[in-house]
Amino acid sequence: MAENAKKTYAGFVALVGAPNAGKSTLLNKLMGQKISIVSPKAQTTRIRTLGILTEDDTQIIFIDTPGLFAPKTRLDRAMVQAAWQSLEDADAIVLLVDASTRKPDESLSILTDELKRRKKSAILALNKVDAVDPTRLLPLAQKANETGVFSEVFMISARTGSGVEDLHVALKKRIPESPFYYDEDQICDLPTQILAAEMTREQLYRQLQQELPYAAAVLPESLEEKEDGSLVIRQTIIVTRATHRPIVLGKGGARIKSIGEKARADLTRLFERKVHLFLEVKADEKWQDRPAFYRMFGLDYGKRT
Ligand SMILES: Nc1nc2c(ncn2[C@@H]2O[C@H](COP(=O)(O)OP(=O)(O)OP(=O)(O)O)[C@@H](O)[C@H]2O)c(=O)[nH]1
Ligand SMILES: [Mg+2]
Repeated sequence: MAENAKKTYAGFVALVGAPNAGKSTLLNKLMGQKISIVSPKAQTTRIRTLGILTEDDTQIIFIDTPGLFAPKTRLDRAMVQAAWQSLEDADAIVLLVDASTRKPDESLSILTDELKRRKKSAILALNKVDAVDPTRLLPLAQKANETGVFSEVFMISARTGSGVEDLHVALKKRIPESPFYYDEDQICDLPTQILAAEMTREQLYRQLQQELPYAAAVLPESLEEKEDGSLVIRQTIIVTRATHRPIVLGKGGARIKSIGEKARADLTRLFERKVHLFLEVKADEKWQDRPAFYRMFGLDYGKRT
């Protein structure tokens, strides 16, 4: 029997980079569907999210991570820690750099030094080439090559998909022979309710101004399947201040309605069925200090206060 068994390949690819580099956008592009949330605000991803792509004999497990930055708060520390940790489990590392920023070389050199310190080699993906003057890319790629940290350099647009297939092919080559880690039809490792709560959190990032989304969380309350196959999902949006509550609700409830509508549309696509979404807004000054919250989202609460 064993001799006839088909060879399979499976492994982990970590997507790392500064906040806003486009890691989650790239994950969704590689997966061909949205499983990780994306917004123009930095530090959108809080939880390490696995995207599981099984094609024929190969299973690539992409690890989307929170952005790497200098942490200030407890939540920041837990996020950055989770991101660095993901490198330890990876068969390949993709360092994503937003080439469209004013000084992409600064972000590149900080992260390159850190990879060196950790004795890791990576593939560099210069992202957002759709928004960059191409003459700026070559010097950046050259500089990266000189560091000796990168085995390959790709120029991609996670948004348009340009260059993403080449990157995918290169990654596939690095996946070792191994049994599959996940069921062939599983696409994500987040519990369904948390994945659903993330879709709502994306709307907080997209629809609320400035700092408010950073001080907010979305807690899953329940998810039930009705007899007709539709899903009833209840979630609570937690804000840190009572004064934030009316902002999230909006005039006559208009904002919360819009948040709910957009999240529901995503959930309908994700679960491929009718979804009823009920949102409540509560204030809890201390949610960022509650260990239970970190446990629920798989983050390390840490010791330092
Ligand atoms: N023009 C352009 N924008 C992009 C591209 N990739 C991502 N973006 C945009 O960049 C912003 C950040 O994208 P995300 O995918 O959320 O970035 P991230 O690296 O996951 O960010 P964090 O989770 O905050 O660390 C979003 O507004 C994306 O639409 C790209 O290739 N071109
Ligand atoms: Mg992200």
